[in-house]
Amino acid sequence: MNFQKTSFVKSITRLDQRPLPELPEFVFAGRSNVGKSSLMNAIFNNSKLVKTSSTPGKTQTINYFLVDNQAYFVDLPGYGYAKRSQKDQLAWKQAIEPFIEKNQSIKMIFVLVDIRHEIQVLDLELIQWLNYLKKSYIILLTKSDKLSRHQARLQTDYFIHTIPDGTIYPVSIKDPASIQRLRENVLSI
Ligand SMILES: Nc1nc2c(ncn2[C@@H]2O[C@H](COP(=O)(O)OP(=O)(O)OP(=O)(O)O)[C@@H](O)[C@H]2O)c(=O)[nH]1
Ligand SMILES: [Mg+2]
Repeated sequence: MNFQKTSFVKSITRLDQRPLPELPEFVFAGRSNVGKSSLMNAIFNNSKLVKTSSTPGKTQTINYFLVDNQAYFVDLPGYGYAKRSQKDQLAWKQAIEPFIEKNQSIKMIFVLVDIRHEIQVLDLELIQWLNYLKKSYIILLTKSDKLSRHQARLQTDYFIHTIPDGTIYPVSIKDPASIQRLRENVLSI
């Protein structure tokens, strides 16, 4: 896929609003502020295409990007933002869960987890639910630049140990080699 040929298509809130034709979808999921939108920009090598923010809760809709007329990259709103009301958390469940569950075009879900912390309950719940649905997913440990090489290795081992069946990659938007690895190993269709 030529990632330079990426354009924004549409923001939606329900699966039935998604763009046509149906194409394979790569979906980015994870907690608010974990770096979903930033990682998509890094893959596209375009720092402005996907809206990012240092304040959690930036992405509020399901955003479709068309890559090289071959696939959609889908940026999801984050979950688990503590300052958000219970009602908003429920809205995530009600909007995003059916989107994932009923969407047969999903080729891969990237579950982004901050490499610096222990795995959180909401992340584990998502992973277990994806296992139950038999959806393909890969866990990406984000912001690896914030740790020393040694610490990043230890944390990666911890995640491999904690999530034994998962495929796990450390990534950083500041480490072009990690982005290139992702493009070549995971995104080549
Ligand atoms: N150091 C570092 N910072 C990063 C990395 N990825 C993202 N960030 C920063 O983390 C913050 C959140 O990034 P976003 O991409 O907006 O996060 P998001 O997961 O899309 O957040 P929501 O849209 O709120 O769900 C921004 O300040 C980014 O610059 C990374 O690999 N390294
Ligand atoms: Mg975002």
